[in-house]
Amino acid sequence: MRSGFLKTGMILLLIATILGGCQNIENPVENPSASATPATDTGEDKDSDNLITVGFAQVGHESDWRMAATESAMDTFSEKNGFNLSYVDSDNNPDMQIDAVRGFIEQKVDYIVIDPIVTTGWTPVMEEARDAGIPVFVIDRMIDCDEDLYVAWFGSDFTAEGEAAGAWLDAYLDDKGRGDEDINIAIIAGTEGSSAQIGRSEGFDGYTRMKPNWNKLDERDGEFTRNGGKRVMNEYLEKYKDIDVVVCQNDNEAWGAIEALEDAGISFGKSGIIIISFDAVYDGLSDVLEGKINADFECNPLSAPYVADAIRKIDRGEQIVNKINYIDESCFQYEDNVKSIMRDGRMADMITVTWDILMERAY
Ligand code: GZL
Repeated sequence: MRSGFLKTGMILLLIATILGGCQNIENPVENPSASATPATDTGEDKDSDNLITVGFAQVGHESDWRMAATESAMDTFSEKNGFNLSYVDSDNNPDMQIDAVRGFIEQKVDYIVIDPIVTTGWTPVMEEARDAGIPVFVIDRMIDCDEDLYVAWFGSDFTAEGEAAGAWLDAYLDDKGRGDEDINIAIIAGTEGSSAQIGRSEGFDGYTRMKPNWNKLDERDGEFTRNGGKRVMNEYLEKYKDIDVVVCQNDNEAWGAIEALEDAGISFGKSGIIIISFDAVYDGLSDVLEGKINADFECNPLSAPYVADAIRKIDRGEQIVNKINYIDESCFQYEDNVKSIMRDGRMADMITVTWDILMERAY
């Protein structure tokens, strides 16, 4: 625990800064020089009684993406980096996650980091953290509350991810001479009410509405898990006889859907039902390389280093981060037939996966 005097001074500075409007620090998106993920190992040797205590309430352990995000947070908020981390895996249970944050408040940690399972229900505990003078950072998914209740958010533009998937599908079908064909699309969504699910659904739906020949058959919750993806895919195979595209809102759901299609002897990927996925973790891109997944839209799990960077700036009395900070992401495909797509109002290259690209992946 930091000395009371030091902590009080930090809080007064932080309140003054927030009241003066959230200042910009090197925004990881607007200032490319800062867009490289901040170093997790600063080499700062802090003695154990001067560690910055951080309470981190994680979503759970539902997917490979989540494990990569957790590993990044553990590496970042380590003792060698000057932190003392209290970690709670909320096991996809929103009530448990809010209780975990209350526990951090009782522990009087220096900072709280939340990756919220769902967007709702956060205002009371966020107000308790504010009243306790504990700054809160939000990463990855968003929460619905007054922006003044948290210092900053680092994460992905989920709506842009969904729009990118629609734009790629449009270009891909055009290239295949199927631009005017009636296309039946089944969606295996992520955890209902998570900002990742909300954004990806809204983004893809926004594109679908522009395509009168695209028919969205169904959208069901696959909980971002392999079992959920397999369960929903089997339900779709029972109910629908003519599916052209399956949109899986993360790679674990895609693996479950692929398992169901293989069990049913139905071709997919490069030679059948088009499979679209999100996250682009290593094993997801490995399936893109093999042509099992046609396109995979990255969701960067490495938000923790940006939070650590911001905490150190606050600790040094420097400007705090922008309130909303999108981290860079890429779009990947199996076949080299779509050069670029419109993503969030600007052209983004489609990256055709090769072994070399796969070997370079950080997660
Ligand atoms: C998105 C993240 C989602 C991933 C899933 O940022 O919250 O949750 O897409 C994970 O893999 O379960």
